[in-house]
Amino acid sequence: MLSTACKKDKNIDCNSFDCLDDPPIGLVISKIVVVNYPEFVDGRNLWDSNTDADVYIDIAVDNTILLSTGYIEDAFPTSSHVFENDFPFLLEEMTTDYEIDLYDYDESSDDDWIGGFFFRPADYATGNFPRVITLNGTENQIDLELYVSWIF
Ligand SMILES: [Ca+2]
Ligand SMILES: [Ca+2]
Repeated sequence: MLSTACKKDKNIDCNSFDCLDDPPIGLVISKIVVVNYPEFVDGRNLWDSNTDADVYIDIAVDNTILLSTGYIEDAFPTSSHVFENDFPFLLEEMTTDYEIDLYDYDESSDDDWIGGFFFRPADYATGNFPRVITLNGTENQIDLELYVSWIF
């Protein structure tokens, strides 16, 4: 919902989504790069017995999965891994908290959740509308880059 309060006074230097004259109506993700993820499942053991995680990405809202990518086998934790086969993907709600999660695909057991982010597009719809959005987790040790374009 748009607030009109700050539009009335143009002297206010408003730089939030609610105050944009022409706010974007959607965000297209063209690819996601996993720059970094934690090496160990528990601080000392690799995600699979003796091999690195088979990493894939889910995008979800309220635990409903909207997109699930293919996985990259034995993805080295500190190398960049590009996910673009399953994209572009449109986020249609600017003010929804999307969940972007990293998983380790496991063939014979439940996949391991590596970590993730809540991502609300409106939070980034300011300034010069970035084409690359970086998500850094200090706790989950995950660095992601979202390559995006804004729909107006
Ligand atoms: Ca595993
Ligand atoms: Ca593996």
